[in-house]
Amino acid sequence: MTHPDIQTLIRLVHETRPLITETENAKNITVKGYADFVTKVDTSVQDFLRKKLFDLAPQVQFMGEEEHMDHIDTTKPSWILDPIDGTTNLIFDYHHSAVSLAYYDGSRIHMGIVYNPFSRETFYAVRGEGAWLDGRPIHVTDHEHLDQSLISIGTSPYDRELAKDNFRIFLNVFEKSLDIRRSGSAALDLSYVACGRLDGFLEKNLKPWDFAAGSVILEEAGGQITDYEGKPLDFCKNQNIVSSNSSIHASLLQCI
Ligand code: 2AM
Ligand code: CA
Repeated sequence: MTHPDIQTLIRLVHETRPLITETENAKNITVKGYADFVTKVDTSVQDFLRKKLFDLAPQVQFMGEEEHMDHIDTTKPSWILDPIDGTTNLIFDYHHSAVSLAYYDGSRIHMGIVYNPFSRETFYAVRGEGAWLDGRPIHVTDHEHLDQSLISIGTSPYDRELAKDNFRIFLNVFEKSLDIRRSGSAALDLSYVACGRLDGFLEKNLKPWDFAAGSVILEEAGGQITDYEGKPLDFCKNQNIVSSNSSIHASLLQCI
C-alpha cells in the first residue's frame, strides 16, 4: 500500500482551525477524571477528521483519544489522532494546544503532523525524509551539557499519586539544567525540542496519541525519544517519555 500524501493530510488538519478557534465549544466541558477533560471541540475535531481520513483511506484503522481502541490490529496501518492535545490550555484560552495526527504503518510511526491553530504553526515529518516547520527544515539544538539546556517538564496532572516522585525528578532537572518550562501540550513540547526551542522534555504516563506524531518529528529532526529507562517506545501503551536533542539524553536519564 502506498502511504498517504503528507501535504494532503496537512490541508485536512488545517481545516479544523475554525472548529477550534471560532466557536464557544471549548466551554462545553465533560470531566473524564481529575484534571482530565474533554470539550465539544475535542469531539467535533475528532468527528471531522475521522470522516475525512476514512474518505481518504478507508482501509486505515482509526485510533483516537475520544474513542475506544480495543479493535486495533497493531500489525496493520492506523491513524493515531489527538484532536486536541492541551485541552486544559484550550479551556483556559491559553492559546497553546495542537491537533496531533500520526500515521502508523503497521510497524512504526511513518508520519506526524502537529498543528497549533492559534499560532498557525505546523510541525511535520516523514520517516526518512526529514522534519519541517511550515515548510522550513528543522533541527534540534547542539547543546551538549544539561547546564546549557532548557527542559520542559510534564506534571501528569491526572495522576496525582505520581506527584512526589515527579517533583523529585523535576528538582534534579532544575538543579542541573539552565531552567525548566511547563507548557501543557506534550505534542507541542516534542515539536519544540525538534525545532530547537527546547533541549528536552519529559513526562510520565502519556498515551500514544500524546506522543506518536511528535516522536517522528523529533527523531527526523535529530532528536531522541525513549521511556524513563532509555528503552524504545511502545506505541500501543501508556509510556513515561524522555525526549531530547540526543546529546543530553544520557544526562537527562541520569536525573531520573
Ligand atoms: P490532552 O490535553 O490531550 O489531554 C499535559 O500534562 C499532557 O498530558 C497533555 O499532552 C495532555 O493531553 C496529556 N494528558 C492529559 N490527560 C491525560 C491522561 N489521562 N493520560 C495521559 N495523558 C494525559
Ligand atoms: Ca486530547
